[in-house]
Amino acid sequence: MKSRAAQLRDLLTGNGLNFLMEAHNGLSAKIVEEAGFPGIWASGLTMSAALGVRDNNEASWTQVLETLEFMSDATSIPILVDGDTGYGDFNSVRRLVKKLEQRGVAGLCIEDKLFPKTNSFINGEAQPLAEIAEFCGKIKAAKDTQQDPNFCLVARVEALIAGWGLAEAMRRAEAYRAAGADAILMHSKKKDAGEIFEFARTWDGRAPLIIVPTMYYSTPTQQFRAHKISVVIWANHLLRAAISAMQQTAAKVYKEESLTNVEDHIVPVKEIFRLQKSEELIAAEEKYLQPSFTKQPNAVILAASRGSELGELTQARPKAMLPIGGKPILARLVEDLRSHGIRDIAVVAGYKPETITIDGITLLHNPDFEHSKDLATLACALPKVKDNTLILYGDLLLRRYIVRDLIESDAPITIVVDSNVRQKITDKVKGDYVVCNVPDERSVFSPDARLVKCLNSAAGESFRQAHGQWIGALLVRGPGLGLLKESLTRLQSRSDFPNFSVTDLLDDLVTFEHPPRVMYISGDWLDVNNLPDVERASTFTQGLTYQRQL
Ligand code: SPV
Ligand code: MG
Repeated sequence: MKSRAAQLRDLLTGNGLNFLMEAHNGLSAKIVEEAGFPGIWASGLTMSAALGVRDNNEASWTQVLETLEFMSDATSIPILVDGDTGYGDFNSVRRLVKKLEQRGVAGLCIEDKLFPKTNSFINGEAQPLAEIAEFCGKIKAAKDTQQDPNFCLVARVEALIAGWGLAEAMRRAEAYRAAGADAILMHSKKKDAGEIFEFARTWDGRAPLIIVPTMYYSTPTQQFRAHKISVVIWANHLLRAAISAMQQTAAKVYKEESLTNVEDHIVPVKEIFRLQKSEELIAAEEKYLQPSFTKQPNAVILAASRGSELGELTQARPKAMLPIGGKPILARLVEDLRSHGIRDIAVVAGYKPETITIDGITLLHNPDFEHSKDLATLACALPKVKDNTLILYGDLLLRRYIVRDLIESDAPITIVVDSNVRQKITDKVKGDYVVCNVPDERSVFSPDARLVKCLNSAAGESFRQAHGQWIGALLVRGPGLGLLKESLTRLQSRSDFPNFSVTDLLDDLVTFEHPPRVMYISGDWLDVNNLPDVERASTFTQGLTYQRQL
């Protein structure tokens, strides 16, 4: 791949006519490249205008340099920068060339006016021109400074703009060529290309000739070719196009106080992301970010049930929205999840869904919540169950380490089991009691505990054999998604599906080669099922010692 400076040199010296299109920042530079142009004109007029200042060196040269750096980074085609007069004397030019090369700018155009300059189309005749010798000194200084032999120095002649005539223009162009300029830019503000063509004929290809037909734009391009012009610069048209679009859009939105009539006429937001190469960053995050930052699971919270044991307290809201210490249980849970970087949180509502007013969550609905149990509620969130998904009951209060540790698990399915209740379990109080392959040994090196079964009192199973209680939290990872879907499909095909709880799903999952992994905890959580639970929950959320009752 040729360097950008070499590409610019080819554009100047190659046969035929080439085109540079104006850009004024990273975004417009990228648009120029995508349109297919082989090079960019970093226009002084449009860079300054885009910064909101005049084309009178009001932007400092380092501010211009900064703009160029963004343009250079956003593109791979050569940039010819409009360096005005070089921002000072020969020494300023030397430093400018050094800095431009460092930023990958392929060439510099300087004009034979005096600093601070003004735009050629503003009272051009009144503008003093530089002494030829002094300007030649700048050209030589630039050529002696450049490190890359292909870096191009373009000398711009303002004699026609200033009304000094063709002979003066010729004299200057020849002096600048002799001083080492790689190309001559002959500028004109006439409405026709007559004086430019006259110059081109006399010049006769002594050095590449660049023109800027902003004023004589109606000249057929074929005539530029016929006069052996090397490069045409379309000098300000992207900014002008942007200004029309911005003015129209701003006026319309202001007048209509609405976006409705504008939206279909502007690019979608995702076009901005495409131009910014957002995809590339997402891929890079996968590659470079610490797993714990990128691989945060999404969460599905089951919050459909009213919790009728709570009586009046849940008349107006589902129990997940019951305030504990002034804040709903669900809001606390969402806050906890967010503290672990979990952002994608879906809540499946059922009873009084309109009361679930928590910002930033996705609200789903189990319309049949009155006639089904929580597995049906989970099924309503199936599209949200992915290969790294945390599934939680909506009435859970947990110490934060529980989620922290759970989402570190790499097993296909992991469930959290509280072993602390083990001694207290009786057959009288219902709960999601489970039998595991090993009890909680509470050692640092916990064995690979697996779920054996969920106990079902209706089937006559005694809770006394339980190793603990499933708290209503599980993590699905990688192949766990396939297993979960397979189990769920199996259960969904049964007519008694509405009666199933998530524990029925867990029970089905034990039939696979690798039953769910058990992460034992010892207390530090609560679910809220009755009035005494509400009291305890308040104590719990204040960080006080509480007594979990069965
Ligand atoms: C620019 O684009 O800033 C130029 C060309 O210098 S002109 O505005 O025509 O002078
Ligand atoms: Mg300019």
